[in-house]
Amino acid sequence: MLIRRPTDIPSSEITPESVYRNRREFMRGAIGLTALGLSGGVLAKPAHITDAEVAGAPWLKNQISAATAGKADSNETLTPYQHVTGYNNFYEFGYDKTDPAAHADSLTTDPWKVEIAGEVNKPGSYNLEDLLKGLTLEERIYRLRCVEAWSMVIPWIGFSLADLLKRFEPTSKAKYVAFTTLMRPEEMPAQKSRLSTIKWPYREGLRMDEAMHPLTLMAVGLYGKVLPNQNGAPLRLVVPWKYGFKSIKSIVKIELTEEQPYTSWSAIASDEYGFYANVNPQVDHPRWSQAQERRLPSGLLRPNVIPTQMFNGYADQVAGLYSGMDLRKLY
Ligand SMILES: Nc1nc2c(c(=O)[nH]1)N[C@H]1C(S)=C(S)[C@@H](COP(=O)(O)O)O[C@H]1N2
Ligand SMILES: [Mo]
Repeated sequence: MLIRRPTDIPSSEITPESVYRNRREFMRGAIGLTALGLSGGVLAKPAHITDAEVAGAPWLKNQISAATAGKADSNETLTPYQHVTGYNNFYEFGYDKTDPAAHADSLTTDPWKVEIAGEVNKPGSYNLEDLLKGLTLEERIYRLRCVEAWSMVIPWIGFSLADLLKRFEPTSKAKYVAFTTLMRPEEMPAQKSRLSTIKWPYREGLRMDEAMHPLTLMAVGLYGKVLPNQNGAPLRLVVPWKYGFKSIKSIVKIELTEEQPYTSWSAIASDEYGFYANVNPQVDHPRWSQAQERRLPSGLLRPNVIPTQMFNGYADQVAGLYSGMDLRKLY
């Protein structure tokens, strides 16, 4: 993401985004219901499956292959797997779009613990396996719109964040949810760099009503497979009506708070990246238009530029969350 230059870093150390850029139908089938402890019935399997081999814990692979197809939502062409997993923003592994795919293999994601903290009756540190126990995973096809004005259509596998949060019993003081990415410099090379613009670990947050919205997804897979590391394995947030930087990867902590939490990009350049970061074609980034986006794959001959939709096309479902708010001020 192109960011305003902090005064202590010479401009020669900062590469602008333009430079980075250069270089449903359901398949219905019976599954191993007894193995799942279920009886009878036929579940719908994810419609979009890749034959790619992805590392992951066996229990997670099993749970993902038992995912059900979600509600039919988008009939847009899916972004091919190679682009979804080869063109990424995951600054812990470098700032080039190809860095995450090249370097994220070093990340170990099993075992994985997530701390649930703050304004909940049942705080604690939980193994991912226990967090996912009993949850039925579903496939959801969402548009992902990066603030840099490119977008993809991705078939995620996951579950509603609301279903997770409810189990820990948020208190009446819980007004926001704060998320934190893993801090592990041995495996995330850019966390060692003193020149990083991000104060590690990467952090993001949502207002409670946004977090509880049924569209807000915790993803553990895509294209019918375990999440590749470069896409935020083993657990990442997906908020489809917000710019991609809200969708924080490789989450190790979820804290419910009374106050609006620290969020990495708004802390770096608050005049460019807001806390809300709702996709909005009418509010331009200070240095580029947000009216359009490049739908990947996009190239010189077929740039595939399309208009950006209000709330990334989810306005009918989420506009009500922001009624009465001035979205030019609270961008
Ligand atoms: N921890 C962490 N999460 C992150 C980022 C990051 O650099 N670090 N980049 C964000 C940005 S800018 C985008 S657009 C999406 C990209 O997700 P994808 O690579 O799965 O398409 O991840 C978001 N989550
Ligand atoms: Mo992004």
